[in-house]
Amino acid sequence: MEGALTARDRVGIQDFVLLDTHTSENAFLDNLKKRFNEDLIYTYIGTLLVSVNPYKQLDIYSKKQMDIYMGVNFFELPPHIYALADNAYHTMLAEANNHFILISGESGAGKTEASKKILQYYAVSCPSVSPMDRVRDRMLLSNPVLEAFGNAKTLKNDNSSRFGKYMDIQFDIQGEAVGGHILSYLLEKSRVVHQNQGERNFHIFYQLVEGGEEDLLRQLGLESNSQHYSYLVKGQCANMTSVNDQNDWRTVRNALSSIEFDNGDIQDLFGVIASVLHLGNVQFESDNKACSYVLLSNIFTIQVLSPFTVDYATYARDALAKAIYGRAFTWLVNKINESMENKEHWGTTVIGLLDIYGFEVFYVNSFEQFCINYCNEKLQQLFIQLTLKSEQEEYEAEGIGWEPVQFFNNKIICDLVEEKHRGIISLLDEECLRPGEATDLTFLERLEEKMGSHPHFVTHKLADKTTRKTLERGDFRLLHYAGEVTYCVVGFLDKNNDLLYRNIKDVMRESKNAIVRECFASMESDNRRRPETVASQFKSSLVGLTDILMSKEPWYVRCLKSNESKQPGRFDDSLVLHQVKYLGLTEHLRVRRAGFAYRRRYEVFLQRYKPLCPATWPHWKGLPADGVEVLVRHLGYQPDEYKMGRTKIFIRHPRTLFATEDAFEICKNDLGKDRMNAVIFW
Ligand code: AD9
Ligand code: MG
Repeated sequence: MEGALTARDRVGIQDFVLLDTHTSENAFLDNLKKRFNEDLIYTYIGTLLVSVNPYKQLDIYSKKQMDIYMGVNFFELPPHIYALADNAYHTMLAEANNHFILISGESGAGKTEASKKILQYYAVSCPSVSPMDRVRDRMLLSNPVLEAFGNAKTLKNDNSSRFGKYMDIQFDIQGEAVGGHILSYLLEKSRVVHQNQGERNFHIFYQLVEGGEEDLLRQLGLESNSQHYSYLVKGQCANMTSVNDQNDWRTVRNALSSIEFDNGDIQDLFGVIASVLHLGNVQFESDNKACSYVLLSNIFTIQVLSPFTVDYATYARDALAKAIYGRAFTWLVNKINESMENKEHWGTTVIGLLDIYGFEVFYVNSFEQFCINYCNEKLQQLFIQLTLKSEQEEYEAEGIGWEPVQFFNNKIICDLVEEKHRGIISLLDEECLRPGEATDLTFLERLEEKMGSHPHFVTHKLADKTTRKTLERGDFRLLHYAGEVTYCVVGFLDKNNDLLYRNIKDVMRESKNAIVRECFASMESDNRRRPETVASQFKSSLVGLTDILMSKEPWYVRCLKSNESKQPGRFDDSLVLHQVKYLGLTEHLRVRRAGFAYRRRYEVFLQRYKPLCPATWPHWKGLPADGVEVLVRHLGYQPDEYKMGRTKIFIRHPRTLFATEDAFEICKNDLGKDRMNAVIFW
């Protein structure tokens, strides 16, 4: 017994729900730290998985590990991302419904790594009927390609996602992964033309320049040195040790060939990358306050006579580079989707994987951070809605005795940003409708006028003496759920408008490059209508995403960053504690401990498990609730293990349900599949 206690003391407890009586933040932190020090980076809160970034490779992601977790009940093995993936998968198959896995946490916490592990698990472990499993390969290969084009080094993360990604993995009724579909969200295009000190452009540029074959580079008119390209050196860290651009180039190159890209597509895609680099090196000289430029390259030909000043011409050049890259990225996602399309199977169910850019705070924060952090507020709101709010409301509605758990609801911040006519985005859009009159500073004034007394909004003018010292005149500060962020308004109007000169668009439609032609031809068919602003488009796309997620069964992975310096094995108490607090993990734990992990409508529960009791099999004649009561008593459920609500049964621990599921599997085999299928219909 003593030995067991020592081990428990040393490695902590693998499910917070079992953590004696303490649900305090410090006890929570202590348990995480113990486990982290033993390289145990995963811990459960019921079925929610907490993951702490180890910043080192652990030997826990092998095929052997995958096999161990396949089809095994959730709590029988140490916590693992594979266990969560497997549980979602088997629940999906058993209930024939759709699920999603929400992976959240701040920048660098490990979301993208987690999502890759889940996808690998499905691609490798799920049964495969077809010998040539092209779709699954393509799903896996889409990762390095999209990372090359959509990820970059930032000060927070050497491989930071600069776009949001939601991927549906489709399974047929046998459980084989048969298709995939990706939705991408707002790419940080401004990175193409500018990077802050210590950051890089998107990986693909460096991969091509540093790793591209001689012939290819010659054809594209490129030199094999990223230092020669003005768009690649703004952050002064083109070369970095944690990534190997040459190796990554080969991976991406091979992946592109294996996904349905023909040689023409690949040539054109690299042509786009090269053209952006060439554009960046175009310089302008003043000629009587106007300038003209002719850009010729063997990729495509542009000739633009520009009656603008040097500043304007530079601005137009950058706008074009961003537009080309952004649209090519969308083209790429569409192309990948075509290659993963499920063409043969019907009646599929899906598991959606959500991996977005995490909350981030830099020394200077701009429109991009505003959008990214708003997106994180929305996901936190969704988490609150699903786990803290609706769960507690449900107990009340079902008449289950319940002591409410208090939590901070960040809806107030979401409203501050997105409310119609009154939120920051609406005010920004209004300013964008006054070209020539409005500036970034008039936008700030409007905010001050309208938001003056909001508890989560501060500016220099509105702040008290102590706060004012840390605020510049052109800043506004939002008190986000995850901490304060000071945004500099410079560039907000421009980035939100994201305008491109009409004549440039016309020229692009004539490009020799098929991708460029396609990207510019398909859009803006109606030139008279004002395009939706970037922030409004983003807001609508997040509403769409929320709707998609709300229609599915949720699973959660909450990623925590262990330290700010990306050091292996270092656990910074205050940094982790801060995340535990703002992610609402202890509140979630309190609800979980007092609450019920599993609930099902009486009809549904009875329909599935009625073969397990002679009194309910094959038909129960009375009320479903009574049938369920008879059934669970027969199964030996203890009184404190379940509660009967108005319409549903509530079961406290998942392991109770797992035992019932096990009994059901045995019974299914005994009764014979055909007979069971005739009776069981979810
Ligand atoms: V961002 O919001 O996209 O900026 P993420 O996606 O949360 O961020 P990411 O998954 O990219 O972070 O992880 C950052 C780095 O941490 C990775 O590049 C790895 O070096 C490291 N990491 C994360 N998770 C693991 C892990 N399970 N094992 C080992 C890890 N290293
Ligand atoms: Mg990421």
